[in-house]
Amino acid sequence: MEARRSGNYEASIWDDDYVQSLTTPYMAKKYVEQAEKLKRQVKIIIDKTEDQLDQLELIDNLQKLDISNHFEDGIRKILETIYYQTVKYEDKQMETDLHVTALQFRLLRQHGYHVPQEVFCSFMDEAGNFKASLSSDVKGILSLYEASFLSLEGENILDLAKDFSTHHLRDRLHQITNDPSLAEQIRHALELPLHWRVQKIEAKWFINVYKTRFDANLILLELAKLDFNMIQAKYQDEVKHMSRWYKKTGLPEKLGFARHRLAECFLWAVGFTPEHHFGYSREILTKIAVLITIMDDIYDVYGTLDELEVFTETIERWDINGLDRLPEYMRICFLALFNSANEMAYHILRDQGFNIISNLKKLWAELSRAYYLEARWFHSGYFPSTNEYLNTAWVSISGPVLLFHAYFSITNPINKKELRGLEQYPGIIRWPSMVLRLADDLGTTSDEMKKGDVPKSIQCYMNETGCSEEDAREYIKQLIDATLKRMNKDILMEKPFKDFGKTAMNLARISLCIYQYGDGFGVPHHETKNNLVSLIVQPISMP
Ligand code: 0FV
Ligand code: MN
Ligand code: MN
Ligand code: MN
Ligand code: MN
Repeated sequence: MEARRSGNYEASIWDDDYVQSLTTPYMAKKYVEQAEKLKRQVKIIIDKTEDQLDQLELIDNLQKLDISNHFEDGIRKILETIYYQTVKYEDKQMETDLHVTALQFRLLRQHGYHVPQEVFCSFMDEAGNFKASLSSDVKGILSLYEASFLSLEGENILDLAKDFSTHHLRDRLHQITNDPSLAEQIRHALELPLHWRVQKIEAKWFINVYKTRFDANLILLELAKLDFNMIQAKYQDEVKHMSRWYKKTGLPEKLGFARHRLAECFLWAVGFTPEHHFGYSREILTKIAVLITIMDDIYDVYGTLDELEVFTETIERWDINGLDRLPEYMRICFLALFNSANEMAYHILRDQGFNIISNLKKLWAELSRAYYLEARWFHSGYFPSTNEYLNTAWVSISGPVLLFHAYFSITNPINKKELRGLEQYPGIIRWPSMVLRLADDLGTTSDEMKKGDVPKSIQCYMNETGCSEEDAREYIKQLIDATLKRMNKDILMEKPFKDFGKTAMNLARISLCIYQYGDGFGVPHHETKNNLVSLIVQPISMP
């Protein structure tokens, strides 16, 4: 018999006793009233702000503080007015101040308005380069940098803007000696642009920056802190519920070979569907993410090829009668999956009279087939081409499964026509999954190759081109950038779905965040731990 491998994964640092011990005072009713009062005050501030730059900066601050969701109507009205007054009718005034132009460009595109890249032409010289004289305008360059990530494929002015601003910000960072706050802002921006950051995690960082500003609005600041602390109370409640569920499944105890990452999966879910009213979605996404993690370890590490064949068949048939053909450890995993998936289908059938069993069956079958194909590649020592690998790998990272579960859990009523469209795997499914795969490969490959795993994108590309690992990593980063541009086009500009568009983009955001410094999912002591502490453990102190 083939010897079993083990992942030798570290134990979870979020055991159930610890999770259940979390507390926060921000559950109390009085805070709801306090927040409502502050929201009324902010509404007045929004209505009273008339100068265009002030309006843009206000919206930018509301978004960075992650309280813009409370003021969607007011924000939409302002941006619509600005779009029709200045962009559509090409009012020249906007093209003299780089900060104004860039901020306006970014905010409008973030909200789905197609502002042409040519608004930046007046900042370029005859040779088609950004004017060197701009380099003293750090604020403008920072705004240009952030705006450049709203680009679509082929927009060469925005590509130039990205190069130009990145270059100048890097230079500036080395020169700054007397302004630590500016240096930190530049460092933060260069690390990851605003457009691709997780809004909730960004809020915690930005609240600290904002409160030191001499012109900070204290009402905005107070609402941001209170809102953060109140939603944290909700997240805390949810993660406790999830942790109890996971413990009760018995899976952490019975399947010692696998990663058990309940809290980390919850962080994925929060990044994915952070909204207050999407608690059900976070529950579903957390549950399926922990099950996917276990399945992935079964296919990658623990299962023998013969067992994996039967496992795959059982999942493909979605057949509870096949349970006895499976070894014990697979039985409990399959039944947990079967029950969780069917439970969600039951909820949707109950609430909407809509049966999604065949969709779920198809999604899990496809994921299992992708896992199984990779396992066969590994066991036979096969090296796919980069393309062949990616054709399977964007599925085997579980992107489609995660995205469809997000769609089903935030959409009511589910629209048959829309669902049929999604089943064709348009960009909204394909691109976020691809970003997840590529980011995961950058973050996890080093350990995977040590433990033994199918060649990932980096190895495939090295094998295909003969390049160094460093060059291959650079190539993968470029692929991520290109995919993010496709997301801007297919999701942001074409707006095929309302809530789901934002959610799908969030999958890319949380992926970039988790794998920013390596394997932030599998390795427990990591930046992920800080993010979890920040999001679910520690409230922001309030006077
Ligand atoms: C990736 O692990 C990972 F995080 C998985 C499979 C958990 C479920 C997915 C999410 C919560 C996004 P790993 O790097 O081992 O995956 P691959 O596909 O590279 O084996
Ligand atoms: Mn429940
Ligand atoms: Mn794996
Ligand atoms: Mn895998
Ligand atoms: Mn991986």
